[in-house]
Amino acid sequence: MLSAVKQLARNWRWERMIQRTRSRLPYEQGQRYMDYLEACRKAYKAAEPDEPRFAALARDYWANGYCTFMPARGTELAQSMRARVATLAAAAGPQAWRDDRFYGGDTYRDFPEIRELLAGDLGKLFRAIYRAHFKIFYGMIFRSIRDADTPIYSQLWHADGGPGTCVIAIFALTDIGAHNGGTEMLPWPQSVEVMRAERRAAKELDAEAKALGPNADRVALRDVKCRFYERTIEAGYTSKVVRASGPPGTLLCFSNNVIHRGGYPEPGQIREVALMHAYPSMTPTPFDSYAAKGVEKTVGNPSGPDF
Ligand SMILES: O=C(O)CCC(=O)C(=O)O
Repeated sequence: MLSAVKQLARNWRWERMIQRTRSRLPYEQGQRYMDYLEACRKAYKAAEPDEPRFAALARDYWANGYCTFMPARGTELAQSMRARVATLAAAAGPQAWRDDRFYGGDTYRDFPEIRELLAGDLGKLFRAIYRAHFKIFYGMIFRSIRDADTPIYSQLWHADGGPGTCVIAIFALTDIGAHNGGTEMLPWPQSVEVMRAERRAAKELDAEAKALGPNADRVALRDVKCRFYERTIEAGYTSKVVRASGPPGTLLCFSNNVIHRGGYPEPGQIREVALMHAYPSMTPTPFDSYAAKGVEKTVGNPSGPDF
């Protein structure tokens, strides 16, 4: 009886944490990011109202955990950016691409297309989502080709587990869709249901992980979770899965904590995208600092909301 009550209390706390922080970080850590968002919103009060189009996309984002749209000059920007990637890659030589990530130039400094997006429609969307200023934690360019027999890493269902205020933006340089591994997502309400099921299956998943032996590597352990997501989605959620698709220039913004996968194309197909991680900011976006220092990825998550 007592243990049943304790379990109910634990479930209640878990629900409160996930709904409030939109993250599975330890509660206090997750809540710090949400408190910071609130503080940014207060500091932003004087700013102009969002355009209705971006306000509607922001509502979609908070309801479903994602939204997609075509920004102004999207296709033109995507085509010119893709051509610039090719030029910079030719100049940088074989070191330009490693593990399908582009190292031949900085996503912000070397790409006027990204600067235009952030100064324009993508910036408006971030501000509408946060109802605050935004900042970029990192940006990177990557391509997806069929280089393994089965999906691996982020090609498998997963949730990143970062702060609930992190918005991932994917700007498609090629077209995106089922043929080239366009991102698939389980909307936030269903993602929470699957995470709830994962929590209930914790013992069974632990046993599966232990059965891999003491020397199992991180990838194998992660795959236990990915396989659980796969089974659960296959069993009851396939009709809820959404896939980002559209011509070059399509922009997808999604929460790092919706369950998602992407980047496993059909043989012979290729997807190239620019990806950025955005967070709320107390002050206007420090574009000058990005122009000076760039925005390349060095670590996965910030050390705190006020980076
Ligand atoms: O490549 C994609 O579409 C998904 C990227 C991803 O899984 C991630 O950024 O966590």
